[in-house]
Amino acid sequence: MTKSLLIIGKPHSGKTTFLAQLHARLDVSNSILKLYKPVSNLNPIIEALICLADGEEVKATPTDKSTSIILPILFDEQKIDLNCPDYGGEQINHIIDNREVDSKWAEAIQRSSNWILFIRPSNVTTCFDLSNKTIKPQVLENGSREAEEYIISDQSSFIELLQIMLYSKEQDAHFKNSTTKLTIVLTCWDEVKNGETPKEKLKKCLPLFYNFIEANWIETKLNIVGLSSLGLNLKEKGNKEKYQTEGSENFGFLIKPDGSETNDITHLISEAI
Ligand SMILES: Nc1nc2c(ncn2[C@@H]2O[C@H](COP(=O)(O)OP(=O)(O)OP(=O)(O)O)[C@@H](O)[C@H]2O)c(=O)[nH]1
Ligand SMILES: [Mg+2]
Repeated sequence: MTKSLLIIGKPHSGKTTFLAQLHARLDVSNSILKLYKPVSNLNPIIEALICLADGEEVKATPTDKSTSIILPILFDEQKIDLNCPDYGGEQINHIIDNREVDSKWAEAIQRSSNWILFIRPSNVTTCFDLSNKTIKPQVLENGSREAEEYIISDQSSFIELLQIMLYSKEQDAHFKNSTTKLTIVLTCWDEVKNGETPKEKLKKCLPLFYNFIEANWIETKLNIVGLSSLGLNLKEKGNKEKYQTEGSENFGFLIKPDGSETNDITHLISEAI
């Protein structure tokens, strides 16, 4: 059986790092999911694997690059060939800015019933909020404010993105989505870890977006998890050496929807499919 996972994420959200760490973990069979045969083409993630084995950070994927890796996994005694795409995250910004999907994306959206949206909380910007601003006395005196450039907030952009995707999928907006499973993955969890569950974090960080997904997906088709594919910050002193001596596959963790932590990041896939 073939299944297509659609991993969706803006630039620097951790897509390529996750795929490389997922493969590294599957390769040593130290996980709930196993490979039933070796991956035939590692080209899409080979550079990332080399970087991580040396304790180096993965490089950004060029915008125009679109690849996918087929992971032949064994799950519940079933053989599933998982098709996982990797691409430059700028493609997602392009979809949001232009409010259109090209034929390649339209096909990928149609084909997949398992969407995994990567959001990196430490990169989420808050939108302009008048109640947080102190207006300078000179501005009040002059009675005018400089024209500020309008930028769509991060949470609005994620809502727009899902709306565009639902439209492409021809989802009837009168009903909650019960056919496409949506997993929201809060990435680089090591950067924001403070005892909150992923759901609490999402509610606090993107409240409107949270309301949107709750209103548009039935509960059983919606998952919110926290992921740290690296487990730590490779820029910090000593961590590079840890990776070199212990192997990248021994790092990374996942926070499940109930807040419990597991070192087996393959749970992300087993819960998303
Ligand atoms: N601290 C921390 N950093 C991470 C983690 N995962 C990825 N990063 C870093 O985040 C940056 C972006 O990761 P990528 O995997 O390249 O992100 P991407 O979504 O593929 O980005 P594009 O290719 O630009 O679309 C890199 O510097 C990674 O080292 C993590 O779990 N923790
Ligand atoms: Mg990438």
